[in-house]
Amino acid sequence: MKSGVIALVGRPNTGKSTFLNAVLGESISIVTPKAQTTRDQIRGILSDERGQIVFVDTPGIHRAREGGINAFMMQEVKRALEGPDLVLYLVDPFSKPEAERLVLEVLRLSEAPVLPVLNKCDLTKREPERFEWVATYFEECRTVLTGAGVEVLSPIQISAEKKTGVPELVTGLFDRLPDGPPLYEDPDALTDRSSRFVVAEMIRKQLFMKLGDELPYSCAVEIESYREDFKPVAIAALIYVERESQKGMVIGAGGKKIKEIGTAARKEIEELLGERVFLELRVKVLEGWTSESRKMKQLGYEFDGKGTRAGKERR
Ligand SMILES: Nc1nc2c(ncn2[C@@H]2O[C@H](COP(=O)(O)OP(=O)(O)O)[C@@H](O)[C@H]2O)c(=O)[nH]1
Ligand SMILES: [Mg+2]
Repeated sequence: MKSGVIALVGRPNTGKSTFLNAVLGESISIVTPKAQTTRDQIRGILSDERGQIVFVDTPGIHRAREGGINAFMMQEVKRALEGPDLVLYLVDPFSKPEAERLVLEVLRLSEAPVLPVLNKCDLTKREPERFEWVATYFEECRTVLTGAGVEVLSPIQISAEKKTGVPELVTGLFDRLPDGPPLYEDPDALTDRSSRFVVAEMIRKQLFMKLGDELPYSCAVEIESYREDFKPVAIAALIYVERESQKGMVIGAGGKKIKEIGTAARKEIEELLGERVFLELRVKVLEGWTSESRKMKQLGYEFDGKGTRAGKERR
């Protein structure tokens, strides 16, 4: 049996979480049209007769000021590059070499081989000349990374959304991985994260879908209580914002907005859990939490190389 860990890295919005969900056939990592939705690393586990691949989804690589939530996200990317068997470097055809070079800076540190993957190839059929930069850039990528001692594999193209090339890629990945026992023994486990975490993420997804451009970046979700012994399952969650003025925006006139968010989130949670759910949402202000590490830690976004949301879940 094959066994190994594969990190998914790339700029924000390149389809890393979409790819993970496509491979697993189940939505465990949230996907939205907005950049920087994923904040923590999240592992997706693919087990079949060939063996087990653990995919590590990560936040998008971007420039981050020290100490804040964006720096936490970059820490999560760097942690994912510690020790995988292979790195999938996802590139969006509408990106630019200047933006991608930021990823090269991070990938230079990789000890594992890097496989460049052009995603969203369903969008490149028309105006192919527009995407000629990719081949040139992948050459640059090979030169730079090889120069830094990183092995680079031949680039491939996929569409994570349409699943084009995805089964073939997975077969290729199994072929490359070493023989070994599975990292996770439960053959039905899809992720290393608890259902509490995934539920909190689904609520966060709806904040991205239903709120204005900037507001979701000021939001965090904490599960206050999760009662599986109740029917329907009773979940109470707190949505944290960072300013008093944001509270009203999340709640909306007459509570309309938060109701909309709650209904959409509940439907997805019910689909995930396969049973009915009662979801209660409340909004609370944690002044300036995205830029204060003590408050971030309170919400599970912890700096120290180890403390992650998973760490918080165990406490
Ligand atoms: N057309 C197309 N859109 C995609 C594809 N993969 C992802 N997307 C879209 O790109 C956006 C960002 O995807 P997401 O998985 O959240 O990107 P991430 O930030 O890298 O995790 C979403 O709107 C996805 O639906 C693809 O193969 N084709
Ligand atoms: Mg993502």
